[in-house]
Amino acid sequence: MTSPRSDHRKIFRFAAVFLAGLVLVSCTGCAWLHQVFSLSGPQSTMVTEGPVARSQWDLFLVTCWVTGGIFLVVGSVLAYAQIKFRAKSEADEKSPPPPQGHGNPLIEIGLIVASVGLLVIIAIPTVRDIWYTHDVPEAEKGNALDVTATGYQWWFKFEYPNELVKLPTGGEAPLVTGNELVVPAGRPVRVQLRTVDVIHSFWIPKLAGKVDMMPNRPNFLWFKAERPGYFYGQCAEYCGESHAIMKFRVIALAQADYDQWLARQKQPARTVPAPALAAAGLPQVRFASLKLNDGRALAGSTEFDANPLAAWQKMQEPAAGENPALIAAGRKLFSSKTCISCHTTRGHEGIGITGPDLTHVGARSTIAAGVLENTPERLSQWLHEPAHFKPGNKMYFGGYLVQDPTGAWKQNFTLNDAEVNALVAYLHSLK
Ligand code: HEC
Ligand SMILES: [Cu+2]
Repeated sequence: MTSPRSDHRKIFRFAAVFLAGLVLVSCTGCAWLHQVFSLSGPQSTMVTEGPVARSQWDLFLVTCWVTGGIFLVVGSVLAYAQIKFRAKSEADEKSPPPPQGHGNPLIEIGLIVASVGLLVIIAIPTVRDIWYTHDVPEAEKGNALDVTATGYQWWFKFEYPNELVKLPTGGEAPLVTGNELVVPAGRPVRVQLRTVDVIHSFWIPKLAGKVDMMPNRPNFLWFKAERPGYFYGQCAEYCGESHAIMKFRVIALAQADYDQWLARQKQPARTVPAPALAAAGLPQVRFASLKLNDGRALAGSTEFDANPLAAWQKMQEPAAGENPALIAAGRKLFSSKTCISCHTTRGHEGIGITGPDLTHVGARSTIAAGVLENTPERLSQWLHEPAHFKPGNKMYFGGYLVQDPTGAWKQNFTLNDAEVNALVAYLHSLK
């Protein structure tokens, strides 16, 4: 037989088990939680590495404590009422319910005052942090680096408006990089956020975020990496098929290393002097094909991420055993296969702007917007089958395939194994 009272008893038992579970979980400690839910992973907001992310984390904690306190008070009153007024015997169960009271002005006013007080406790740091995260603090403004980040489906362009490079045509333009934002550690970075298509959102969990990249409206955020490091970024606003793998990296360097990186980036694309090429000289190796849903494909699944900063640094130098003939063949293919219409290789033939700037792509640690490590194997797999890794991506749909007037997709060009190998050698020579 179920009566309202035995229902109450069930609720009471459930609440007791739930609370006991909660206590158990909190007692077993943070280390366990961190491990099970990988709270300290590369995209964790709980291990902060800069003042902006820290202010956001602190605010989260204030809110947690206040709401946790409310939960405890309300939960205790509920538990108390459940125990105190429960039916203790058969007779209790059959007796009429106790007199029902409502409308105690003292309690009602008390609750309103308490709620307002708690909201004020949350509001003060919230408002303070809104101002704090909006722009670089006055005292540090002179030391700030300006960057413009632009979202594309599904990658990021980074521009340095105050770092001008000479164009082959004679003019000057801001330095442009793709998918890897290199900044000096210890200095504030003010990021202007833009998009060329839909709404994206800029988020570097350990440093700052999230702020939307809105069409036709610049937004801003700033961050500071307190020490040199390698940080993961992620688009945080659903923006289409490959949204979940629209990533980027932030590499923070000591000022001297940053200056060195900057000087190299300002150089035009690196040219390796080419000997005459015998057609049979192109190697025919092909790496096994691989799909994104194979765990091995993703950057972050190998030794690379044991020390990504060191891996990034290694990419800055030309690899031993470069093959100049192969590189020259790759450069030719880069033109003949229409890569140049979407990608810039400043100083070489590439002048396109619909894909990431590849002038120094060989010095990046990842490709395909932070999704794949920039190894010969992965780059080769990317060029063979870009659509395997990023569904819908605009290099495959629009480059490898084009739409005829009826809207049907047809093959525009194909790449055989030898051609991919040459392109990989060329792209990796672009340090
Ligand atoms: C229709 C335009 C288009 C053509 C043609 C094109 N690409 Fe791309 N490419 C893109 C776009 C867009 C991306 C970004 C894809 C993404 O991450 O979503 C890209 C990404 C890349 C990347 C990764 C860059 C990075 O930093 O993540 C490389 C390398 C690359 N393309 C090389 C090539 C080569 C080589 C060719 C010629 C065989 C080529 N592309 C042809 C548009 C194009
Ligand atoms: Cu996006």
